[in-house]
Amino acid sequence: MKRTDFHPLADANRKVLHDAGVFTVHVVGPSGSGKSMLIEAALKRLPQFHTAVIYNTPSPSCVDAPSPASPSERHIPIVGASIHAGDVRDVLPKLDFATLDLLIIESTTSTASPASEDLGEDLRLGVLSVVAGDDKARQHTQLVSTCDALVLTKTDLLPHVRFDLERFRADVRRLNPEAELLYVSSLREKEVDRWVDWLGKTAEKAWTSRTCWTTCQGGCADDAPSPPEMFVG
Ligand SMILES: Nc1nc2c(ncn2[C@@H]2O[C@H](COP(=O)(O)OP(=O)(O)O)[C@@H](O)[C@H]2O)c(=O)[nH]1
Ligand SMILES: [Mg+2]
Repeated sequence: MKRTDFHPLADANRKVLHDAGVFTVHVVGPSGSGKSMLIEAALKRLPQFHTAVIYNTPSPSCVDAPSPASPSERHIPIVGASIHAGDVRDVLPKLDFATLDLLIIESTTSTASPASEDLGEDLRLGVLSVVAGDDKARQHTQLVSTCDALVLTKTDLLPHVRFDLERFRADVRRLNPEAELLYVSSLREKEVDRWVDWLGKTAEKAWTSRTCWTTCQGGCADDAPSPPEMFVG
């Protein structure tokens, strides 16, 4: 990660999670951008990973959560408009680290809370949808500039909305030249497969490099090529 917004509480979370061998993904974007559907696909298609999900919900009765494909005790709601590093610290004791590989934190950005705070994740995945318009990258500058990868969702709707893909792509590249850009329709099997495959490989690569770091103290070369953009299929 090349971010500069590291937070002491988030660093403490990261250490707890690393010590437990957990890979943590922070999925962040506006409400309705398709975060839960991306997460649901990962839960269903990566059964080999023991996964827990932390998500924010405006009220205890609101069920704006990914469908639990894993036991419901692995779905932890945090009531509030957004999630902060202290919230994650407070719920970490609820997780059974002995049986956990992957932690996904779904958090919502809003105009009231536009920041994408460091929560202690390994990977920050920004999510924007084509329905919201091709100007959204330049409106969510902090989200775009701090993410490791950005998913543009609902690509099946491209023929029906005014969305200049090149304009969006240029904005993303200007704000964050290194972020990986993924184009996904959660309604298209092939694109969902590619997204889940990418997530699984990214987690596995992180676990391998952690093992490598432990055994060779970082002396080995990171010669993995940058992954390509994944274009609309
Ligand atoms: N057409 C289309 N609809 C989608 C897609 N992904 C999500 N949706 C719909 O968009 C709405 C919001 O999705 P959700 O995953 O709950 O968004 P979240 O609020 O970001 O978690 C739901 O009605 C989904 O069915 C997609 O790729 N294509
Ligand atoms: Mg959701």
